[in-house]
Amino acid sequence: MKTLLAALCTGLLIGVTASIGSSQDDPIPPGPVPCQLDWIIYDWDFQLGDCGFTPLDGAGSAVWEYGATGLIPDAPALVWGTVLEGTYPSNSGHSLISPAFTVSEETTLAEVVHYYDLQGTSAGCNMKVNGAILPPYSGYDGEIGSNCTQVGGESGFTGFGGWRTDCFELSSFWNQAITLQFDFGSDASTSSCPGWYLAAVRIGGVAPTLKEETTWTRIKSLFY
Ligand SMILES: [Ca+2]
Repeated sequence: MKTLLAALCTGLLIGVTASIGSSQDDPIPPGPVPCQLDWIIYDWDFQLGDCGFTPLDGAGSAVWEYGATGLIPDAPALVWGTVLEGTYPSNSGHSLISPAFTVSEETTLAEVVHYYDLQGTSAGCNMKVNGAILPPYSGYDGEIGSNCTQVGGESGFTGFGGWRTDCFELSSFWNQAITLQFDFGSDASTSSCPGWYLAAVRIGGVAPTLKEETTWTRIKSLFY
C-alpha cells in the first residue's frame, strides 16, 4: 500500500513537472526560505513530544494525529501529521493549535519544518495567526480548491512540497498573545496522497542590523 501511494503521488508530480518544464516563459516558483534564527525561544521539536500542540475541531473530518509514521520518507521518529499512516480522508477540515505566546522583539519569526504531498489543489493547508492567513517568506503555492472544507479558496500550500523549512514573519502581531493555527482541508474527491506532516516549529529571532546600539544592548541583556 505504501509503495502504491508513493508511486501514485510521484506519478502526479512528474506529470506536473513535465508540463511546467515545457514552457520557457513560466517563472521558477520561489523555494522555501529558512529563518536562519540567531536564537530560539520556543523549540518545539516533535521528536521529543507533542509540545502542547492541540487538535481543534474544524469544518470537516478530523485528521491531525501525533506519533510515528512509516508513510513519509526521511521522517523523524515522531511527528504531527494528517492521518499518520494513511491518506487523508475526503472532506477533511481540521486545525492544529500551538501553545500561546506573546510576540516581542525576541519572538518575531516562526520557522516550520514540514512535509506536504497533496492531491493538486483538491486539498490544501496554511498557517493562520489569530484567524489571519499568514504567508511564508516565499509565498504560498497558490489558491486552494474552492470546494475544500476549512480552507477552500484560501492561499495555501498545495500539490507536492516534500520536506522543507519555511519562515513566517510575526512582527505584525507585536505585543499580542497569539497561537499558530495549522489548517488542513480537502474536497470530496478520494486522495491517494499522504497529506501534511510537521517535524518542528521554532520561535525566535535574528540579530538586528540596526546601528541603534541601545536596541542591541537591550536584546543582548535578555541572554547574558
Ligand atoms: Ca496522512
